[in-house]
Amino acid sequence: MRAAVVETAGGGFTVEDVGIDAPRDREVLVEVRACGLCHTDLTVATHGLGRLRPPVVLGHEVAGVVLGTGPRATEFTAGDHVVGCLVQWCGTCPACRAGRYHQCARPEETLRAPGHRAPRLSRSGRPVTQGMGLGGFAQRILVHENQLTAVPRRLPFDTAALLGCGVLTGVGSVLNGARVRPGETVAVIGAGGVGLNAIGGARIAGASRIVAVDVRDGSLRRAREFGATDVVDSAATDAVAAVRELTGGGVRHAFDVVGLAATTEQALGMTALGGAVHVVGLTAGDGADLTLSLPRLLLQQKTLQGLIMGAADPRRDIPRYAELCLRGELDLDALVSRRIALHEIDEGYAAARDPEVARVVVTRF
Ligand code: CXF
Ligand code: ZN
Repeated sequence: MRAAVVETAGGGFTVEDVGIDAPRDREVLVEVRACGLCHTDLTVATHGLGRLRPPVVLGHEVAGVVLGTGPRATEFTAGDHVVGCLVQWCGTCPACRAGRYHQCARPEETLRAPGHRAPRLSRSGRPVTQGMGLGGFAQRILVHENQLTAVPRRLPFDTAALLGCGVLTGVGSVLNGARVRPGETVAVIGAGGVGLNAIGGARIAGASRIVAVDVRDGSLRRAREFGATDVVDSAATDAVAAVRELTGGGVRHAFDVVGLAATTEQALGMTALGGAVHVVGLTAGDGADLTLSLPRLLLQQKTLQGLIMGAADPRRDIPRYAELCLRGELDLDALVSRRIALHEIDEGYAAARDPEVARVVVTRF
């Protein structure tokens, strides 16, 4: 099959012929119809991450149609429309039993063992790394059934794909992670693909004020379309002072979707007494260490938490967000700014630097 392979860190994506095995055990073979360009894949493609070594097929915001299943797979049948999710959960550890799938103790149970005699992906007999158990920048994926969720057939594939990462992270951080209550005030720092979903989640939660903070005009304009009640241009203004003034002393919840020391500090500064800061994003590189004033944390009774994948229960949350999308309460169509072919991933990531572009999605394989 054709797959976009990262051969060396920083070397970009090249379409090549990659072999894909038949489904075993609880694996499912899926024909990919759409795969979003999430920034995490670009970070991995540029810097590498843990065991995700080149040659690697990335792409984890993926939707498609089930082609076949392994002998022990019970959840899906051929023809089902599914969305993939990078959350790898075993289903039996204490965290999974408590519904905290994103904190699974044995995520490797969703993969074939390293050194397995038949890797899922290979080229000339040598294994090719499968990104996050998915590898959606390809014509097909071979994935453990726990990493898939069925979605309604009437949901278009390009919007369905976004449910698996950007939407799950943005909306889930607000609804699951922060548990924003009706009437509470919210600030979202970084109004890109995930930030816009956090804003959408805050609107659904019934937040009374939703302040979007960004350095780019185009992002702030779009933030208003997604439900921000106020916007702050942090390139031109002191964002902390502006948010405190707009909200009469600070917000109850501040979401740092950027993930730099400077933005987490801003988030701490713009929350009111007893407020909570939720770190949702991570920007690789410098500035990732935070110096925290303990007296400030204690006396101002602040909460600081990191949230991965919107504290998701994928099988509960993906169908829920799909329904919100079909009812028009989450505008995922507006998030798909550009549709590209598999060989255009480098150009797609370059285009995603434009603040007018929310998500680029591969739809031609
Ligand atoms: C990522 C964020 C950084 C940690 C791994 C998961 N989420 C989606 O791309
Ligand atoms: Zn992602």
